Order: sequence, then C-alpha cells, then structure tokens
Amino acid sequence: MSIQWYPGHMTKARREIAKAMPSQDVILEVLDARLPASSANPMLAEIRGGKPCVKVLTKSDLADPAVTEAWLRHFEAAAVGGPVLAVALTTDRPGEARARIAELCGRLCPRASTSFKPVRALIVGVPNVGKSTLVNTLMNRAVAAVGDKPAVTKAQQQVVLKNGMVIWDSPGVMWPNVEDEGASLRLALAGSIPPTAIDFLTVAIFGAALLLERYPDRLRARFKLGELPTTGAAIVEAVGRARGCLRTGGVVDLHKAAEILVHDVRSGALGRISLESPPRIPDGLAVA
Ligand SMILES: Nc1nc2c(ncn2[C@@H]2O[C@H](COP(=O)(O)OP(=O)(O)OP(=O)(O)O)[C@@H](O)[C@H]2O)c(=O)[nH]1
Ligand SMILES: [Mg+2]
Repeated sequence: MSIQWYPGHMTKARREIAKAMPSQDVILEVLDARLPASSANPMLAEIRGGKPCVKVLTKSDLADPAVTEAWLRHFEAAAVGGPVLAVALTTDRPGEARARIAELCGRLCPRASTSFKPVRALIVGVPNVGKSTLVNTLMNRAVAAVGDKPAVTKAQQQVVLKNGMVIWDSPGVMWPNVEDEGASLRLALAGSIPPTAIDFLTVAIFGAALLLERYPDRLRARFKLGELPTTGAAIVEAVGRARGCLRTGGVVDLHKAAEILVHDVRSGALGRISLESPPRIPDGLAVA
C-alpha cells in the first residue's frame, strides 16, 4: 500500500525550502521521537545536501524513554550527521530547549562568535511533528499557528529571536509517494497523515498489532481485555466490545473502535509508546 498525499502547498514548500537552503547556516530537522526513522523525509535530506543539521526529536514526553535513549545513542554513533537532542516542547521548561538549540546552532556555525551576521536556521520536517511549536518555544511566545492535525502551516514564515538568530518555519513536507508501508502506517498512527489519505481502520489494525508486539500489558490494562486476541483486527474488535461500540444486533462498530484506539495511542493514554526502535548496532561499529 503506497500513500499519495501531496497537496499543492507542499510542492511549493519543497521548492521554497530548496531555494532558501543555500543562505542557511544550520538546518533544524524535526523528527517525532516516537518514530525518528519513519518521520525522517529522505527528500529533505537530499535537498539539505551537506548543510550542518541538528536533529530535534520532539514529543519525547509521549515516547518510551528507554527507546528514545537508544535512538539518541544510535544517532550519536552515526558516522555522518550532526548533533541530536530529544525535547518535550509542550511540557519541558522552554528555556532549556532554547538554550540547548542556540548553543548547538552556534557550535555548527563557526562564524557565529566572530561575525555580526546573524545565524540563520531553517526548520524542516514532515507534517505535525511540532515545527511551529518549536518556533514558538524558541521565540518564547506564540507567533506561529500550531494544531493537532497535519498541514497546519501552509507557507514559510521568518522570525527573529532575541539573540539575533533568524529562524524559518516551513510547512510539513511529505514525500510524493510513500512506498514503505510500515513507515506510512506509523506516520498515520502518529498523526502526520490525515485520515482522508489512508484508511483509518487499517491504521488502527496496524496500531493494535504493534501494541500487541511491543506493549501487550498496556493494551490489556487499558481496555481490561484479560486474554489478548492474537491479531490486530481481533484487538480492534475487542476494544469496540469493551467500550460498548455496538450497532444493532450486537455488531461492533469497527470505525468507532478504531477511533478510540488511535486516539489513545496519540494522546498517551496507553502510556509512553515508541512505534519503532533503532536497528541493533554491533559493539564498536559506527553506522551511517
Ligand atoms: N505532547 C507533545 N505535543 C507536542 C509537542 N510538540 C508539539 N506538540 C503538539 O503537536 C501538534 C502539532 O504541532 P505543530 O507545531 O503545529 O506541528 P507542525 O510540525 O508545525 O505541523 P504542520 O505545520 O502541520 O506541518 C500540536 O498539537 C502541538 O501542541 C511535544 O513535544 N509534546
Ligand atoms: Mg507548522
């Protein structure tokens, strides 16, 4: 199953990102801490070329802390790639993220301490990962619109921080054709792809299977399921039954059950969940 969701503003955004790239000092690549590999758009990596880059793993408050730690180690061990940090933009003290990001950008831009020219940074990432929230955190006030759905930002916006740094927020950019089925389902489960572009029940069944594999106890406890069914589809049905989503004749309303399950995954009601783990790195080996 490939996802084709590429609204017009993304074509424009991609062009504008490519155009703005040469004048940037640093790229802030925003990734969702719950799925740092699947939310990395290879198209953006291509446009970025060799520009210094800070990976910002947002929503770490929703991700499994042990898995986020493993991702940080994974990225730090990479032979290529710049610094990486995990942040919880809506719960952490904003001053901390601001200071860490400013320090990293300064470190990556060698002329920062010797020139009066401001450091310029471009924020890029797939939809709904928290790019505009990061802009607001860096500015310490709400200057960019944020919303809990993909494609809120439709045009580039520039802001100037108190320390003189110039930051560009950009619209979330998906790739024109997401062929990796697992990645597209993880992106949809996390809320980066709208329900109009992918069958919601399929996303819920995928999510249920993922929970069964990674967090079965949470699933059992949240929906009081006792013996767990063995497939994603059967779990969605059991959730529907447990929550009384029944149609006449006692048939489970699978779409309602799917909504409950996906909502609980996204909101953290099932606890802190990571949708993927880094590949295991043999001791002493660096990865690209
Ligand atoms: N729990 C949690 N929620 C966050 C975090 N960062 C952002 N959010 C929420 O994620 C949603 C999307 O945030 P935005 O900043 O609009 O995301 P965006 O990447 O700019 O999205 P587009 O402009 O649509 O591409 C909002 O509901 C934010 O409140 C975080 O660190 N933790
Ligand atoms: Mg935005």
